[in-house]
Amino acid sequence: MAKLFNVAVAGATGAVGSRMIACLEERGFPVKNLKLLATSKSAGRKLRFKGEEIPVEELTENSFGGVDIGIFSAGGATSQEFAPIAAKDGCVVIDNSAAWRMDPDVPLVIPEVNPDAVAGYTKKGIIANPNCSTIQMVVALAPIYRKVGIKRVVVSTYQAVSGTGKKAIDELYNQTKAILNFLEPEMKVYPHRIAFNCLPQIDVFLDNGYTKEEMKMVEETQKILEDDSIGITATTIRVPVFFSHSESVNVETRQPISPEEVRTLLENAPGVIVVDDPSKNLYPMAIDAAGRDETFVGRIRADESVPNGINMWVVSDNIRKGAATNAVQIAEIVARDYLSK
Ligand code: L14
Repeated sequence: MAKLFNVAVAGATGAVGSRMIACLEERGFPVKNLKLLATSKSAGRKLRFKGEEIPVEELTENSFGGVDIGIFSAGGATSQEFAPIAAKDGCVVIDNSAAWRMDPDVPLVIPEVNPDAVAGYTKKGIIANPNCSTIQMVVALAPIYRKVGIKRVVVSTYQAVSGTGKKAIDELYNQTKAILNFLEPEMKVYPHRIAFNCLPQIDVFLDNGYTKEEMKMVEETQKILEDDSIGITATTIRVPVFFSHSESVNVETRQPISPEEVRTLLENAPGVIVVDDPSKNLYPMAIDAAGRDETFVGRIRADESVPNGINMWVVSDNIRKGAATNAVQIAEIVARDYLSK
């Protein structure tokens, strides 16, 4: 019989954590026992898994004895502190925060792109899940990179509020409702109103004038593709959308490639669905990608301002492929290829 694993989800009550639990169930992950961990505030609440009510326990340093795989989405500070504690107890940590992504001893993995990098987990016992905007962009870029090389990428994102968590989903909802009722909208999460607006800021600003989210896209893409020579510049924008990030991606390839070749390449790429029929007004949209696990690509066309330029529009559910699904896919590789021997 196939081996079963003791799994813990840290940050179980959050927007990503609750999707991780659903994803483990939907994909039939071989769970023996599921432990749900969160802060003391949420302890005692019950969440459903495979028809069972599982009580949420407080996350402490004693949470990980006997746990084979710990999937974390409880924020960077919690991961920074508890991932090494869990790893010391022999738990393989798959971490969705930014805390460990750029650590040279921690693999940064997109299963469709660099599944073999998982092997590096033995150094620290930690595997990092990339940033949501990075994941969907690199799922679409990797097949192009491997075929013709990439010199430079210019990306602009249109990011959903759900990436910030449940409180930001409530903020967009409440502000929209307030404004449509001629009431004063309240601002709690973002520095400015998000309803009926676009904010050119995601995460905090750095000394170079970029935001942290923008630099994550640069550094994480280079790490995943193992190529620091790719030039990348990003502008990340928050838009009043609940679920799914959209991205305008401009690519300058090293060798020539036609839009038709890119379309064929991406039609055959794992995890990608091409939606690209201008004659029928068909292209990827956030409302269609929400609730799906694939990355949708369309508007594939030549950038006629440079010799080897391609433009495309890339959309994916930021809570699913951008976070929970990618983490559970990594857990599947760990369970199948490393913990079953
Ligand atoms: O995982 O949308 O690095 O506010 C941090 C910012 C996730 C998205 C990360 C957002 C991101 C989040």
